[in-house]
Amino acid sequence: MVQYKITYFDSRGGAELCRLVLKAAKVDFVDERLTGEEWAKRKEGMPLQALPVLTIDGSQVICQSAAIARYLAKENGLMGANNLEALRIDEVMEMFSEMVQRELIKIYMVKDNEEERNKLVKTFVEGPMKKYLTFLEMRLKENKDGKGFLVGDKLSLGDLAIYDGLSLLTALLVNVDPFEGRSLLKEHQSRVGSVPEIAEWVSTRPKTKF
Ligand SMILES: N[C@@H](CCC(=O)N[C@@H](CS)C(=O)NCC(=O)O)C(=O)O
Repeated sequence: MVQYKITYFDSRGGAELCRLVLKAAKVDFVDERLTGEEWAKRKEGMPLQALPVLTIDGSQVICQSAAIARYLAKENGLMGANNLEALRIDEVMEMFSEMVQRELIKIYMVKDNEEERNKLVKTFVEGPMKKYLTFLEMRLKENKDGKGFLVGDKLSLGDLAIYDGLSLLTALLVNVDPFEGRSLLKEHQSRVGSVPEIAEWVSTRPKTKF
């Protein structure tokens, strides 16, 4: 059987979606978490001097979290039943990538400056966040009226991306509830969080802020 190791820092961050895919698929992996000191020693040896990386069978070391998540999803039947479902999963993945790169990174960078942080959060919540969450609800509603998963009738990488992305939003925004008035998203979050493998992982994984 193929051996996987996911190497990252001691946080959910850019590695958690990959971990969630493997957990949902009931595939064992080594969850390697580096300290700052360990990272300083190993950084130069990494393909793009960044984490996460996936090590396959102790030899192939692959970087870029979204590529890793998609590969693990394809290998484990979590990338939709056809190309159209895969497209819808990709669309949501790219939306989160855009939201992080355009918006959340700015808020994260000033996390220790309360005044600046509050200003950026207000702008984000009143504009872009509304747009992104409305889009997600629209997409969920398009499949089984929002009563199931993003595509088809089973969990996929798209659902895990929504779950992970909205968990990040909740952690980062502190006093803002992104689920307020958004019952479809709230129910979806709890549906994904209730998948036994996900519930088990979330209750036992190392507790970190992000
Ligand atoms: N596009 C890459 C981004 C990789 C990246 O920037 N990783 C950050 C952590 S999220 C990192 O390794 N930072 C430590 C450093 O650059 O020394 C991915 O999604 O994997």
